[in-house]
Amino acid sequence: MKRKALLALLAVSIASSAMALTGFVKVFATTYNVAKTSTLGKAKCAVCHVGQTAKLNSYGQDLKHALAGSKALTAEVLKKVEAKDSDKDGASNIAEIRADKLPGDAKSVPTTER
Ligand SMILES: [Ca+2]
Repeated sequence: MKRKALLALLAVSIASSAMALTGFVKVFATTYNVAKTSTLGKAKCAVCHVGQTAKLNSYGQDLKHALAGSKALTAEVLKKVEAKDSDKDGASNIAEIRADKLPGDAKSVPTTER
């Protein structure tokens, strides 16, 4: 009986975290006016995650830190990490986002920054 309840709880938490991530992509896209056909638009979850995994890249980690335990990503939280250079490639996160580059991938750099 206890085990069933635990499994149900686990299923619910997995489902809600996947939904949260979809919401994150939407907030990011709305805040930065990301076009679906752009690099950032196509990257979706990979803007903050390593490929399609749950592992966060450097930008995702900085956002997680800025969220400070909150489950809701907002434009304000995104702004907190704009000045940072999460992937340490010499370009700030906002410079990368404006240039349609991935702020959590050091191999994705705005051409004017190098
Ligand atoms: Ca960078």
